[in-house]
Amino acid sequence: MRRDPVTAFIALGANLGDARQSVEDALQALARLPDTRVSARSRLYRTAPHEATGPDFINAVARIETGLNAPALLDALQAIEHAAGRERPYVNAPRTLDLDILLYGDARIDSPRLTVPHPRMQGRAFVLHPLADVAPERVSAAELQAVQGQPIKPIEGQRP
Ligand code: PH2
Ligand code: MG
Ligand code: MG
Repeated sequence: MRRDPVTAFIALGANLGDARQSVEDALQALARLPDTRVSARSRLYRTAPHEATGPDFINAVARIETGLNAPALLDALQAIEHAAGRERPYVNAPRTLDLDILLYGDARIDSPRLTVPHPRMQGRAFVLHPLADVAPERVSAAELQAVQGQPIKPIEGQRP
């Protein structure tokens, strides 16, 4: 039996190659996933590497409505990362594309492959600012205040 779609939030990040194009392409790829639609996308942000090395990142967050269950969604995100040339030489290495499930409905998931809500979403400006674009009710002023030292800037010249 088909279940009702679930609202999920996906963090997108890239800091290798044409990072802006990779994030745009990934947003299109999300929209092509089976039984899934992108219902909102944040602005694109340029962000300094946080507990990571390499060039600045491009970051964004997408809100999706999906009939995929969480493990199937994770498989689909990893396939998109793989198609974008993602390699994992070491933890937090520069990457062509990173797609993380931040929230999956109200689910709490603690499996070897997947932890939801994303365990490190708090304390990261590159997640909280774009998340606030698409789900202001999910990000408090105090949470934004706590990350105010972290360099992050919306890219100029985007459509509103
Ligand atoms: N992702 C990380 C670690 N650090 N820093 C920025 N600015 N943007 C990211 O997407 C990012 C990071 C782990 O996935
Ligand atoms: Mg990540
Ligand atoms: Mg990841």
